[in-house]
Amino acid sequence: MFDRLSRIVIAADASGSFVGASELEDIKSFVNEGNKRLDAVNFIVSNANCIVTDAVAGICCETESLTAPGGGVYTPRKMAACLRDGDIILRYISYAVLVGDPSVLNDRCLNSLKETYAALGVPTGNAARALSIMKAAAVAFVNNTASQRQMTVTQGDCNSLVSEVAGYFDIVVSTIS
Ligand SMILES: CCC1=C(C)/C(=C/C2=NC(=C\c3[nH]c(/C=C4\NC(=O)[C@H](C)[C@H]4CC)c(C)c3CCC(=O)O)/C(CCC(=O)O)=C2C)NC1=O
Repeated sequence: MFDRLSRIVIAADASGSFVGASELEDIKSFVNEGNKRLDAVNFIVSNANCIVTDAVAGICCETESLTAPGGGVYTPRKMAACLRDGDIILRYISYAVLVGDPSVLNDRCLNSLKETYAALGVPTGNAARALSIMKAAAVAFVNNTASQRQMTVTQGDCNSLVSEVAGYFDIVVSTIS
């Protein structure tokens, strides 16, 4: 498991070089933007329930066969597993946002998930759709544009943070697809 800083050190060590000026610039911006990053993590985790349940409800409305006999979330056990998976994935995404690096998400959450879903017959197209709804919600929270749940926060440019967060959802979708 890496974070933005350890990844820079490991890359420098692998090439036997000092940490250079451009890496130090990268670290400087990581540190300077730290408060924004912590706010983003807070906005995501404090709305986690809403983000996950809304996405799972969304796929159930869009695809009625999911809740019909034989469907991906037919039976309370499967519905609970689906909600739990949304929760787990969002939790690992929040860790990745915190440390500025996706390795924790890749190593501890996504490793073999595609094979698990295939073995259990979890419909990955619907799972990918749920993740895209979660992504839209998370982006709205990080941008602080979720109309019903605005936070009082200093205004600033969060574009790079937003694309980083969106990128973590894209990693999950491409891993399971
Ligand atoms: C390390 C982190 C971690 C992950 C990522 C994880 C995922 C995970 N999801 C599972 C099942 C499942 N996942 C789903 C999810 C869904 N079904 C749908 O139709 C929807 C599209 C989708 C929700 C969005 C369902 C329904 C099951 C149960 C499938 C079954 O048992 O038939 C299972 C099989 C074991 C179990 O049921 O608990 C695992 C291991 N477990 C972990 O510990």
